[in-house]
Amino acid sequence: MKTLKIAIQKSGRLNEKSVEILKNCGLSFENYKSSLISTVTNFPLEILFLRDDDIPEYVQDGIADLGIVGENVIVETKAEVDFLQKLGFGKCTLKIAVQATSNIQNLEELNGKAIATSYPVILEKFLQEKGIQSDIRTISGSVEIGPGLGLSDAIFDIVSTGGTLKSNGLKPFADVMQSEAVLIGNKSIADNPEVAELLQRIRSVLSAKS
Ligand code: PRT
Ligand code: ZN
Repeated sequence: MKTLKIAIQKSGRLNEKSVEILKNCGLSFENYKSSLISTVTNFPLEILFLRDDDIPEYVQDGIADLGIVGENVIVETKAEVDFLQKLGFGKCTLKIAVQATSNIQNLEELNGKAIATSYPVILEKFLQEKGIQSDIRTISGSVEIGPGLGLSDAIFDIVSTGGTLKSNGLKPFADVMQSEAVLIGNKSIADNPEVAELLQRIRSVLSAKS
């Protein structure tokens, strides 16, 4: 029997809930903080702890068979994987935001404007669909400070409570994508009986919760 590998986030917003859902499926494993890999003792499964950005490609390339990651990261990395199950946590909306004092009213006004983001692929796709040409400035973090410093006219980022936007003098302008954590699988594992068993356990954990 092949030992499956599932990739989950090593640390960050999805780590705790990812570990929790696997434990609730009856899987026994040590949640090592220092190790990158943990072996499940009562199911043919190994858990790989990775940066979330790497998970879709690992699953696409078959280094991991399964993964738990935000939908936004899958779209951003353009990975070709199967969506197996939404998991109901890590919910957020990717939004374009502008300065609270801005009088930008409609999307067309973003033509020619600079938008700072760490998610250029998702933003580009959205702007293309709307026929808008903005100057997308890709930066790896702290995009919220851009408009205040005059680095960009708008930002495109993940929002959950909206507190970060507010405390940086920004307001939401347009919703682009909803996201939550999902279970993904490599394209070639669809018929694997252990995957089916794990998926069934995950679904019963989810339905017991709702
Ligand atoms: O280290 P690693 O690369 O693995 O983690 P990371 O730092 O890239 O990601 P992490 O842990 O911050 O987020 C993992 C995933 O959680 C994201 O890809 C989303 O799918 C999901 N998620 C849900 C969020 C948020 N909510 C969220 N609020 N990811 C980030 N944020 C950030 C956002 O970027 C902004 O800075 O929180 C801030 C806004 O939050 P509010 O509540 O102030 O609106
Ligand atoms: Zn990341």
